[in-house]
Amino acid sequence: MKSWNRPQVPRLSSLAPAPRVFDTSTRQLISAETAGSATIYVCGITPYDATHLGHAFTYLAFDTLIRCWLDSGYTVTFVQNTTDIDDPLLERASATGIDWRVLASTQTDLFRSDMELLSIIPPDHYVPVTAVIPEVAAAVDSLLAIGLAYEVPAPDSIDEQPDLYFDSVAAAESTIWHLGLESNLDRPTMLELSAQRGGDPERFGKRDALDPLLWRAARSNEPAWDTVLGLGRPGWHIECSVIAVNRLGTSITVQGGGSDLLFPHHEFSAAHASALSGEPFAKIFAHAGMVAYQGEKMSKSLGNLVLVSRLVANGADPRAIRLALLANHYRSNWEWTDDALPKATARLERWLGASMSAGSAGDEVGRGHPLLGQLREALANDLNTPAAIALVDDAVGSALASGGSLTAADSKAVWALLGIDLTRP
Ligand code: 5CA
Ligand code: ZN
Repeated sequence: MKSWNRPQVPRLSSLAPAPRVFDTSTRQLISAETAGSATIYVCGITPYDATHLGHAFTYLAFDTLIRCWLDSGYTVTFVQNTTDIDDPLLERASATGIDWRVLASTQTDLFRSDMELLSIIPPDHYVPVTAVIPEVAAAVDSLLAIGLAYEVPAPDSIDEQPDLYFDSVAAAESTIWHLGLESNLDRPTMLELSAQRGGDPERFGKRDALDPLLWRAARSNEPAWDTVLGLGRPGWHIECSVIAVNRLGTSITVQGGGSDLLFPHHEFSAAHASALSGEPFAKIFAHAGMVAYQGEKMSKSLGNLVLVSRLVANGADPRAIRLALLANHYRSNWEWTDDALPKATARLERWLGASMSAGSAGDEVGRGHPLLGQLREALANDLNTPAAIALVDDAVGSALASGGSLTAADSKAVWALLGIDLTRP
């Protein structure tokens, strides 16, 4: 599926070190270096409502990582899904009387335009789940064949076909994955999160309460596809495992998403992928913090949303939105306040004021120019964008104090690494 237009990312002339990124599984910083090209899978949206600043924050975290990789000379292959068939989407569609396909496609369009406004580097493969149903069914069929999937009776399915679940106890015994490998959580917490985030620990007939759904047999009034498994639709976690592994191969460099996906979604996506391939799913399991608004996590289900599209429609410069988000470290949980945008707009204006008169000394980038080196060091240290912004503030401050301006080299470094283009008004 079409993603969105790629922003211009200037090439800087020497190479940065590979960034170190916090891995949730081992709870330490790991160098995101790889032998070949870097591979990254970032979970996409469930397109039932417009992009809010929480989504944007998560996608910006991984955009920053990709910019660091490009600056280190890596080629990057980036895959993202859209969960264009799932319970929340169907519920919203039926509550609003909009066909679920129309809802998904209009919200995906809005997401694309928001990502483009924010200069987020697009995925190389942007994959809606509805486009890969046979691939997912084949993977579930393989899990059945190796004894890691089992049937749970579903008397309400239209042809009395069973639903299929992942046997997490058997997988922990026979594969390289074990429960908690990625999330490091205790069982009571897992049970609680499973109930809150799309799981069904109470469902009768499961071998273990935490076992996740792999395949849902068709119900009346629900979309279903005819596959090797019969009529039905995929469970949530398997879609991401299959989309990632079939396009990026096994042992990808980074699996990414917001921290609300850690359990059960990422834990079980990794479990399914490892069960299918025999390899670890990812070298680094990376998670962005949650953005709150008015005291609670910004979320479609709560409705406390600040939408990128609305801010822009009200006259915000998308570069200022980007700066307002980047002012927070990607792993922190923080709250959006209504003064964040005016502050970032003032900062952007200051930066622009200090750079617009810059000469054409672009070639000096990479020859030990201090700001570039400092920005690289800050970002290589777990994508420390607040530190990077403080460095630009300092450079702008000294330029203005001496009646000068940022050099063209400085502006180019800010553009490539922070995605803020200071070369236009
Ligand atoms: N489609 C699934 C993933 S396969 C999904 O979680 N979609 S989503 O639309 O709910 O979220 C998309 C991404 O935005 C996820 O990575 C999620 O962790 C992140 N996200 C959602 N709300 C916030 C928030 N308030 N702050 C930061 N990130 C958020
Ligand atoms: Zn996902």
